[in-house]
Amino acid sequence: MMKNKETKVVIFGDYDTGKTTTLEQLCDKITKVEYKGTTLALDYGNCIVNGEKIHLFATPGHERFKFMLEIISNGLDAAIIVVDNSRGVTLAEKEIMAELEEKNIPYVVFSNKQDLDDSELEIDRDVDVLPTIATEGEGLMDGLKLLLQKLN
Ligand SMILES: Nc1nc2c(ncn2[C@@H]2O[C@H](COP(=O)(O)OP(=O)(O)OP(=O)(O)O)[C@@H](O)[C@H]2O)c(=O)[nH]1
Ligand SMILES: [Mg+2]
Repeated sequence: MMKNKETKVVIFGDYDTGKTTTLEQLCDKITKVEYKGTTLALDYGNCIVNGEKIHLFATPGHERFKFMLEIISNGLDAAIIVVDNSRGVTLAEKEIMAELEEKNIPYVVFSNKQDLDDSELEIDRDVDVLPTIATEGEGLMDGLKLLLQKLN
């Protein structure tokens, strides 16, 4: 269905970690399905990186919308886990990372909200962790580029 050279990246993470903000900063125009700032179904946007079209989807973080994760994950090429660095890695995020590893899907972790807490993220897996401040756009494009390198 999708043309060659188009890549699907899905952004996961617990509620309120900064997934929607990350997508807003990476793409010019995004489509959101949300209520009072909480993502209900998904966010979608796209951008061009090194001449390649990247389709980005952000998932809802709240437990009650968990059923959406599987739907949005259909056919994904790579993933970003946005963690709130002031909260640390949550159980839900660990579960997502384990699932991605099981399916051999490349992913990176954005340790977001560095402006609130810039301590080193505790994480018990071998994965690239990029410090980000989504509200200021800091570290996001570099992180996406690093992720895309893992696909080539
Ligand atoms: N201080 C600070 N606040 C941030 C940062 N990134 C996001 N936020 C704030 O965190 C709140 C949640 O951001 P969202 O991007 O909506 O988070 P989300 O992960 O999409 O939330 P859900 O869709 O409900 O799971 C908002 O008030 C953002 O402005 C950051 O880097 N630093
Ligand atoms: Mg959201």
